[in-house]
Parts: sequence; C-alpha cells; structure tokens
Amino acid sequence: MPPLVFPPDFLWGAATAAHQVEGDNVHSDWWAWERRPDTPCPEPSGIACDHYRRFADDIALLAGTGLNTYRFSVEWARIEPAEGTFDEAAIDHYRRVVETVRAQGLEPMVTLHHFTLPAWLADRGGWRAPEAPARFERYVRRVVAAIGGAVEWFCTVNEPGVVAFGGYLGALGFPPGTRDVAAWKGAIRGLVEGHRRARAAVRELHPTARVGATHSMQEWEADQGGRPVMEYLRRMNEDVFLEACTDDDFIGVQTYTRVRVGLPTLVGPLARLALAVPPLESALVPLTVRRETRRASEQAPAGASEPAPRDRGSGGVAGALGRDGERLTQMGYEFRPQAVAATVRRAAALHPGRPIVVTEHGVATGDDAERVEFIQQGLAALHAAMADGVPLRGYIHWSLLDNFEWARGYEMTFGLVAVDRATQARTVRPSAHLLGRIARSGRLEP
Ligand code: IFM
Repeated sequence: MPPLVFPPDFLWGAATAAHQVEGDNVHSDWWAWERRPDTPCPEPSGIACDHYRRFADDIALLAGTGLNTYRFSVEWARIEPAEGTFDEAAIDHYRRVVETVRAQGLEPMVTLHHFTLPAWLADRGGWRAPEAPARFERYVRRVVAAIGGAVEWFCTVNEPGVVAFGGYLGALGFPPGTRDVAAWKGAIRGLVEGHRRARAAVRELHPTARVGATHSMQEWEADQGGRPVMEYLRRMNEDVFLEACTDDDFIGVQTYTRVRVGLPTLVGPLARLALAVPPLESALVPLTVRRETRRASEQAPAGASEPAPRDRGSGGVAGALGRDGERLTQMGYEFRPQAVAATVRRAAALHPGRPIVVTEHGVATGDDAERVEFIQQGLAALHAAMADGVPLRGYIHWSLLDNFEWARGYEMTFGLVAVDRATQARTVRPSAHLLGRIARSGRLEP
C-alpha cells in the first residue's frame, strides 16, 4: 500500500486551553466553581501544568516534535479581571507567547473563549446576560489590537454547544449548573451573538486574518425510535451554531466519538411531538439528559462515566468495554477515531467549499499505543474524505499536555506529552513523535 500523502501547506498541530494548563486562573468562573461545596469537580485546577510560566519550554517541545501549529487560548478572566479593567501585564504575556510561537517557526492559532468566563460576568448570568456579547466584543478588540498583527488564525468561541448544554442545561457539570431549557436557549443566543460580534471585530481590525468558531460535533447514530431525540440534540448542540457560521473563514471541527441514541420505535413520534411543544420540551429535555447520564454511568466502567458529585473514580480502566461490546476510552466514550471523518464530511456538506480544520481530535487513555492507533486511524479516515473533495486544511490534536479535564479533573490523560503532577516534569510520548514525523514528511505510512 502506498503512503497517504497530505498537502504541503497542511496545518499540523497540538492544542491547549488556558484554564486547563496555565494554573491559578483565580478570576474565572471555573476557579469559583471548583471550590463550591457542591462542586462536581473531583479536584480543583490549581497550578495545572504551570504553563503560564513554562510556556516557552512547552512550545519548544511542540516544535521539537516536527509539528507546525500551536493552538492555544487567551484567558479573558486574566485580561479583564474586573469589568472594564484590562490588565496590561496579562496582555503583554500573551504577546510574548505569540512571539515565542513565531520564533519557534510555528503558526499560532488563538482561541478567544475556551469555556471560562470572568467571574464578574458569570455573576450576572454569564452568556445569558444581555450585555455578554458586547462585553465579549470589547475584550476581543483589546486582544486583537495587541496581538492581531502576528496571528492569522482566530477561533472565536470554542464548542459553544458544550458551553450551553454542559453548563446551562447542567448536562456536563459545568458552571453555572442551571438545569432549565430557557437558560440553555438564552445561553445559545448569547454565544451565537458573541461569535458574530467577535468575528466582525477581528475582521475590522485584522482583515487578512482567518476567523471561525470551533464546533463539538458527534458522529450520531439512532434507531428509528431514537431519531427525533437525536435530531433535536444535533440541531441544538451543533446545527444552530454551524448555521450561524456560514460566513466564517473556516469551520473548526472537534470530534471524539460516536453517540448512539436508541428508543423503542413507538416512542419516536411521541418524542417528535413533545419536542415541538415548549412546555413538554422543557420537561422532556432535562429528563432525557438525566436518563442518558444515568445510562452512561451504568454502561461505563468505574470512573469512566460522568462522575457523581465528588466521585473521583478510577480514571478509566484499560481494555474496558461498553454495553454493546465497544472499546471505551477513559472518558467512557466509544473508541472511534474515524468519527472525525464523518463529522468533517457533514460540515463540508452543510458548508460546501468552506475550508475545514480539525481543531481538536484526541483520546483519553493510559496507554499511548492507543493514542498512536487513534491518530493513524483518524488521519486515514480524514485522508479518504479529502480524496472525496472535502477541503480539509489541517489537523490539530487534543492535547499537547495531560491537563485539567474540567469536571473530570486530572485523571483523564489526553496529552501527546505526559505531565508529572508532583514535579511538573514533561515526557514526550511516542504518539507525539509519530504525529511529528507525519507532519514533517506529509505522509502517513499504511
Ligand atoms: O478538554 C476538552 C477541551 O477543553 C474541549 N474539547 C474536548 C476536550 C476533551 O474533552
């Protein structure tokens, strides 16, 4: 079999997000959330990977593998710790990060919002607050004015569907932890408007930059009965945002697995009816979310499910299988690297001709050989999609470092580079060398 060849200008990278790696993000909503007595987080983020101080070494490690792109986020809560007060030292810090990335010969891709909000905005309702989109735009203008000249790729909002579903419908243990459909829809509106304003601001200040949102997308599968619920969830978690992004310069796709929705056939038409009637929708959706969360914890091994409050779990069991015999990751997800090609194909069908970048794809595993397999199989499936005409421009792996996995704490290990929590020592894993070799040669050996 000949090698699979990728274009010479392909973006090959690894990603991080500020709160997950920097440490001491004390002015953010997550910092407060992790410390509440009823927090779902098994542990606080604390010093994380100390990346705020160690960024230059980490960027050098990334460059040393052979990758050519670093995707990272700038932290709103650091830059604007109190409303209207901008911290010049924090802005200067990110200027230095961008310079360091460039000095290493890497392409910087900057995410403007990756899950965290300044606590002052969260206290007013977060993305539901009427002023949130305008406040986001004001912050984005400060950032782009400071670093825009050296950055050609901007991601406005990371996984807006996850922010809304995970926090405002309370599905993933994210703040603010509200559990109602009105809050969820209010957050969706705020995130869509925030994205639009940020995109316009980037374009005005830096017309040659490429700007887009990064979307959490699943490879969905449903039986006949499950189809209405599946379509509803896909519309609310993915399509409302994808539709708001028809004018973006690129579509960022982030996929980790396949999700199956199955219900007895007779329930299908009833579910379709209920989801179209607002009062019934308000009752049905939280119920479905609870049911799915329970189902996940029944089928996954200890620690691989959505954790109950304060249930630290075991961090996943190697070789664990799901209810239908499928291989599971530490997160309790089906091990399905090729799911990313299904979602990239769907994004291409929804936005014909628009450039697509896989801005995240990765696996939580304690066995790096699985990560190697995940990368190889994912890239092979993506190559086939490109051969069919999908305009894919890059592949960015999640994550550069083992880091703070939100309401799952530090036990989920997604890193190309291992981080020793006690000493902060870094160890570059074989998967990083593999991805770097593919990046350098532009070839995936079969
Ligand atoms: O760690 C997260 C990241 O913050 C957003 N996308 C999914 C990753 C893995 O769960």
